[in-house]
Amino acid sequence: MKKIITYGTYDMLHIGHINLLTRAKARGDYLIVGVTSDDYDRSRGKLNVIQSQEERFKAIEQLDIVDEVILETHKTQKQADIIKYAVDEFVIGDDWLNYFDYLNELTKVVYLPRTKGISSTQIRNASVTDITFGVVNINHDSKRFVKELGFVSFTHVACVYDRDVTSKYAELALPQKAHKYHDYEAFLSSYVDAVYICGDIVNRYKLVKKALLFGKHVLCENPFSINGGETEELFEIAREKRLLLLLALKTAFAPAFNKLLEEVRTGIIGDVRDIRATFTSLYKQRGFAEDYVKNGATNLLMSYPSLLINKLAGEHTSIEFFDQIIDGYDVSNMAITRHKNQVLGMASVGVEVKSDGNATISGTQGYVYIPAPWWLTKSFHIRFEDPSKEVKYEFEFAGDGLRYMISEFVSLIRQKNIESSRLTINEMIELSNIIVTYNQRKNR
Ligand code: C2G
Repeated sequence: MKKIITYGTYDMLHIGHINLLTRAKARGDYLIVGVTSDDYDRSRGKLNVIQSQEERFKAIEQLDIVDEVILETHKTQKQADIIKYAVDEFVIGDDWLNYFDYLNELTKVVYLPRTKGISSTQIRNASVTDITFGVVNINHDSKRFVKELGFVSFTHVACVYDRDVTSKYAELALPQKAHKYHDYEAFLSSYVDAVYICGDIVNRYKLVKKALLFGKHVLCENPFSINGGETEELFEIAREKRLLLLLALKTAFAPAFNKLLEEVRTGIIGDVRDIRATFTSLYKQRGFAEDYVKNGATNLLMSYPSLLINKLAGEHTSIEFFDQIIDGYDVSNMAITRHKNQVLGMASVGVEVKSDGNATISGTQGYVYIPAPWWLTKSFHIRFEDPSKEVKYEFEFAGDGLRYMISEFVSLIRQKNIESSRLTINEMIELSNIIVTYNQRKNR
């Protein structure tokens, strides 16, 4: 039996794809199609894909000419698949001419002519409308957000809200047509699908709540609130109004971070025993205002290490904080958590102490090491007692990495999905609980 393999995104499946698959099948007896995962597409800079990986996968699965569909999750998978499935020919459109010649070592590589006059890009341009954003507050975060939004197709900033009448607008790279508001309700009454909220932690809860009540999807910097019950209330409103409410924790959406979770969950390092992660940033040296730093290390940073710990160990059963308070705020903190099956979490954060920002996940058979800055996950190492067995994974993490998160946010809105599998509502509530618990204990 002659086995053929081909790969693609297959967004908005069209006749060009079908022609390619039909000709590929005709070259053999058994056709395997690799459909790219959302994470892999995002990591290779494809930020304009409209359909989810599930929709794209299903569309290919339904074709009679296709015998087997697999998910393609990373760059070096093709080599592994060719060996695993004993593939006789690798077939791809000639827009990739010569690009895959390196696979000739393993199998025969065939480039077939593309069908002229049709492409996913063309269909998208003709049928997809922009998701419009309003930006709440002008600061370091929103500047970065606007810049990164520029990399995600079919989106734009329609307006900005800032309480102060200010010249700061010039600092945002805004489209000329973007309206500027100093009145929050007027801003929310304008035509936007979604708002991005950053700035002043104390007022965030009110800003998010009002935006939801005005029917807007919300992407909000971390945390939503530092008071008990408020985060849960926001999710209640979002659920009731069928709106997407997402925490802007970029790490959760980084392709390498998700690959890392997938690997650990296969059991490659055995049972996870403990997870240690550190995130420090000398914000004052980076030019952030004193008021911002006074929010404290826990409120500003704890959710990042807590995310990694929570993803792999689940919710905590007990928590202890070891903080250093100077001038009334925590310049550093370490949260030690216990989880089911004796698993331990150690999360260190600091705003006036600098340390190595790595993370380690220790298991009974080996460990995963993520070099600093682990929260901008670019690569990770899986290591064993025998050093020669080390495996290293490397991924793209372009710009500030917000584009992966924005891309997920926009895809979910298009799919009318109000929960991300990369950062679930329960996970966001658990992260918020840790911050609320700390603030309650600190103020006792
Ligand atoms: N194709 C075609 N004619 C078109 C459009 C696409 O023959 N008018 C082919 C492409 O050449 C490719 C396949 O259809 O072989 C899937 O195309 P895409 O969905 O654009 O996926 P692509 O980004 O090319 O994925 O690992 C992924 C692969 O490297 C390629």
